[in-house]
Amino acid sequence: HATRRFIAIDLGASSGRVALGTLEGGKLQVEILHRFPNGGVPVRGQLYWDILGLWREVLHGLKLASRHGEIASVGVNSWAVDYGLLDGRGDLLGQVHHYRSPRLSGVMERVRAQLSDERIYDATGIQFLPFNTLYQLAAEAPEHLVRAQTMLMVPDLLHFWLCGVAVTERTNASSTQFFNPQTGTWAAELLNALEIPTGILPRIVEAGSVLGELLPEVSRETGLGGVQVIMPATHDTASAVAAVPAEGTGWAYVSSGTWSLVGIETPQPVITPRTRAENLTNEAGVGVDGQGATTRLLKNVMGLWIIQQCNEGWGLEYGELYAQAQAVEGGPLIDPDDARFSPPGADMPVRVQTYCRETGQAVPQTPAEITRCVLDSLAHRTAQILDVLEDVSGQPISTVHIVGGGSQIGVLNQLIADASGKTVVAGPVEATLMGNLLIQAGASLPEARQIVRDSCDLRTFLPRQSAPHAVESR
Ligand code: ADP
Ligand code: LRH
Repeated sequence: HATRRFIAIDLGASSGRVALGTLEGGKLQVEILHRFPNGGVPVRGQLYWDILGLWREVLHGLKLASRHGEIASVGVNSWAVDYGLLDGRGDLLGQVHHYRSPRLSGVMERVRAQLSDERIYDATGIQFLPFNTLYQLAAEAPEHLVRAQTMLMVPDLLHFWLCGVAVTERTNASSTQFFNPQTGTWAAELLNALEIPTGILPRIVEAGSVLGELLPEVSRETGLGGVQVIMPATHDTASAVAAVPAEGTGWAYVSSGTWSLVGIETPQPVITPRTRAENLTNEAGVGVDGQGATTRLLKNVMGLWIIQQCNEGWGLEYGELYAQAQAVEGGPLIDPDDARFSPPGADMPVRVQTYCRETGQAVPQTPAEITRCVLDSLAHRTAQILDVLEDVSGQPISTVHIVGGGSQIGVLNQLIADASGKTVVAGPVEATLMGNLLIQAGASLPEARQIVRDSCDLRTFLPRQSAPHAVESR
């Protein structure tokens, strides 16, 4: 086997990284060359992404990569739903809004009332979340929509800056809630009904598509020459799911980071009154051996966001915080998906405490106790969703693969095993990078998963019978 090298850029809501992947002898080695923080920037009561700051970090990472010899290609993935609007000259119109920006308050409710849940869900199969791109476009300033020529999702915007090609990729297109997974095309009728111009929608391409070479100005800036830009699954969760080290059937995944995405892979979308009532999402997954797309049937859980926001104030090292949380007694539970936990804010610990007080439970006091409460609650919620997924699909789940930054949290892995009664396999931490790299390398889904299994150390957590939630949540 020849050695091949690729660069993956993974922009998460809490941090970004530029990594070099080396594929040799059926193993993928990942070296993170550059890591940088990410988060919302509050301005005049709204929340934005610092997209130019992220671009500067990307350029810096590429510069570091240029010292590593011959590189075949580069690809970008990021969190879903957010986008930039371009004018006729290709310039960014305004800022890139953060999906947690207060501008979206009440918009989803208005659009749902206008179009009806059945119409939206039947066309898209996507979970109703207040920040889906559908509602963001409905909240756009009309003068921007009039001037806009193209809407590009965040990874597509960076690809456009890297190689000048303005297209979108199917997995992230599906996160907008105006993509039809049955037809593989934009659900333009939903936008028409809201008088949003559909001429701004770019062409949809498949993960693995070659976009073209880096632009000369990017090569000059970074020292990287002769490098192709290849679409990974640009939705981070889709790249992560492509790198879940699973085999056979009977498995689920949790992509655990800022969000916790709890789901299964299905050969087709599952769009039924039941999945609508359960508010399950049918995001597009990558294809199997050119045999068409898989579906990520999953549900968003608030995830480690709550702890991230608490820790902005505490300033503790994560490994230390989670070790302390493991040592304290659990007890109170919150509903992590309660809307009060969604906005950023230094009062996040107080919100957790208030929830516990309102529901007549013991009130956690210390960072360790608050963290423990959130972890117990995430485990509990994960187990509930796994039950729903088993029920909806009729397929029993025996193993839960946890990937992403949260897979490092041993106590959470164990709590999920206990609450669900299922075997948990944790790792890899950098599943998103691995999926991104392997899609660029042209690996099929089974090949990618085999390579991940052969390249990573995984940890197994068996359910403990005596665990407090084991009986209750099954
Ligand atoms: P995202 O892609 O959404 O930005 P990540 O997948 O990078 O998120 O995961 C970030 C999370 O990983 C953090 O919120 C934290 O809870 C967890 N984490 C980070 N470092 C550690 C560590 N050393 N030990 C345990 N957990 C960690
Ligand atoms: C995870 C993620 C998730 C989306 C959310 C906006 O990073 O992409 O899949 O729902 O961000």
